Amino acid sequence: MQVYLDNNATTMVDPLVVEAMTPFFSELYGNPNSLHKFGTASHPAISKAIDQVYTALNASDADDIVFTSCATESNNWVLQSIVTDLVRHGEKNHIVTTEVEHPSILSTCRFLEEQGVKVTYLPVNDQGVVEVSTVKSFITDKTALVSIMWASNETGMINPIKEIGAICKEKGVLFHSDAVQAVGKIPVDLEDVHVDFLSMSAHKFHGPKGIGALYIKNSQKLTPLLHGGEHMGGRRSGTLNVPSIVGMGKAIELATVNIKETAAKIRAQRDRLEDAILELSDTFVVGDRENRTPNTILISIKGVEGEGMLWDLNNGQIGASTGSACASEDLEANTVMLAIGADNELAHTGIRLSLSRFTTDSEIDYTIAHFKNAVGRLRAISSSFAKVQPTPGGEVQECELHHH
Ligand code: C6P
Repeated sequence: MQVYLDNNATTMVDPLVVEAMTPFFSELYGNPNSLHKFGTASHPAISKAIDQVYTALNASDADDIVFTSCATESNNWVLQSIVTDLVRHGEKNHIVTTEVEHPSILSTCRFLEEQGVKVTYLPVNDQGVVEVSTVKSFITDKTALVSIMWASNETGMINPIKEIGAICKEKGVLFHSDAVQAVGKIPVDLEDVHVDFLSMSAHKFHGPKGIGALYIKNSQKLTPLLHGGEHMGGRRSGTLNVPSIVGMGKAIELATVNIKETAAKIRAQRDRLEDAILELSDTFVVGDRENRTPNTILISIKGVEGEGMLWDLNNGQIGASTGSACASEDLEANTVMLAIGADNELAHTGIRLSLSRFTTDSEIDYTIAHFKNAVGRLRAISSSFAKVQPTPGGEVQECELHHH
């Protein structure tokens, strides 16, 4: 059996999405900006996709949706506008964000700092959640933008976006939320929650990779990141990726149509897996279940390095991760675990398991069995090594192996 439990990194494209996209590769391939019928033939499908996206978000206007190449682009666009939209922001050059955002926010903030933008990185509590009072206390009259993720890709923990949105509105500060890990997993209702900008990526909800969107409330002016032709009303240039736009529309519709029922099924499987792992000694999960996306577990197994665990799971045909996929090639400690107060050793033990609506009960059974054995195996190996002792001269002596 093969089990894919890394759905926060990316998801399988739903076969119904592939079916919807297929005609737009070799049949309806015209450039939608061309005036001939090959070009205009795709217009209804593009309009439908925009409707599918804004309906899924309960947004009020189809014009508020702009397709991008991914959430990284959407995030860069909003943040970089602080420098480019000088007219709008005037003297305001301060961004409030959190320590646990995705690198597409954190690296962009660091880049903006080099250009004179001031950035405040808010701490999170021991649940990995930002406190509303903390956000409030760091907004100043120089704050142009607050950017806080809806749900964490690493822990699945959900921030109090409604309350933060209300504060930003009250203080007249623009509010952006990276909702990559929320859209398609939990209800995102833009009638209910005030956000000015919302980023999303289709491949996180069983759509294709390389297509995302930015919701822009009331189509407010945002200087383009990509300048060029009159695509998307001149807001985002580049020939429209029609198959992927169609795929994103279909995917968001499928992911949100029965979201509560689907989430309940995934949650039940996730909780069963979590309960089983927590039966092992010295294991703990980050964040309470109720305030977490229903598919995610970030679990720490004392004494078991995350990378070792991944390797063992991979040998058992189980795909998981130690955290964000884009940070998984280095062997550094999980930064979100450090941010919530874990020590360095513990922060090396995190394993992220993320389910999807395609996860089956038998896959969960298989994973529970393999996981328990893996922890036993890895703990036995680590306890059979004596600690490496530095000599008085500072050299490291050989490890001693104890056979049991
Ligand atoms: N997180 C993960 O393993 P792109 O790559 O542009 O489609 O999405 C970027 C992105 C932005 N925000 C959040 C909250 C995300 O989770 C991601 C993607 C993956 O956690 C890959 S690093």
